[in-house]
Amino acid sequence: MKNKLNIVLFGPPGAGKGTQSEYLIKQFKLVHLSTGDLLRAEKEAGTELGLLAQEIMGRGDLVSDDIVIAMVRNKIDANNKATGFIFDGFPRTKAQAEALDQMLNSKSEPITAMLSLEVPEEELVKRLLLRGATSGRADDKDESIIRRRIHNYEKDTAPLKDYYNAQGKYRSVVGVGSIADITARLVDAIGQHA
Ligand code: B4P
Repeated sequence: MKNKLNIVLFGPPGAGKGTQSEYLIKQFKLVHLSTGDLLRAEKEAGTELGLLAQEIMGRGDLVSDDIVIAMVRNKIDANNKATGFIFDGFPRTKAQAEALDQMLNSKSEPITAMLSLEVPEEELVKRLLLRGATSGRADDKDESIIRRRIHNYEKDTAPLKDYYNAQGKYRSVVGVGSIADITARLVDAIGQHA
């Protein structure tokens, strides 16, 4: 059987992970696993976890590893027959990356590639403020919270590039330009790893 395609779509807030995931899941018939979407769904449903996450996300901080890892485990287990996954916004810490490797390696379905969208900070802030004006996402409305999310990304998440580079799976992709051009760059990078 052909190997599953498991892609980590990586990058700072506003880099285009959610946007590009929509195209890639169609093209490669993958399951979209966005931890941000899963947390927002919990919030909408008014669960205890959702209420806790709402406060943390509203501050621009990361939700605890235990919560996020458990959510991801459930989603992977519920999609056993999938052709593969796009992990969007996960992992965001070393503990999350190690947990994901453990989950996938135990099924002999390891990560295929980690594609990192690179976008300058001022462009990120511009995009997120624009989305905040229309989306109703509280964490996109306040510039200081947006900058805190970017700061947290640089501190806790960006070091994962080294983690995946050590496995020969890291690829940097220019995340500025038209959405279609960026999709083409990602498809090309996936082709080189699949
Ligand atoms: P996420 O939902 O992952 O949100 P995000 O980082 O802002 O990225 P998103 O994917 O939504 O935006 P995109 O770049 O596509 O996380 C939200 C919060 O949830 C986190 O802050 C954290 O609190 C929590 N959380 C989530 N996962 C977690 C984890 N693993 N561990 C702990 N906590 C976690 O798009 C942004 C905007 O740019 C859009 O409006 C889009 O239209 C625009 N855009 C995209 N591409 C463009 C282009 N090429 N040109 C111009 N604009 C573009």
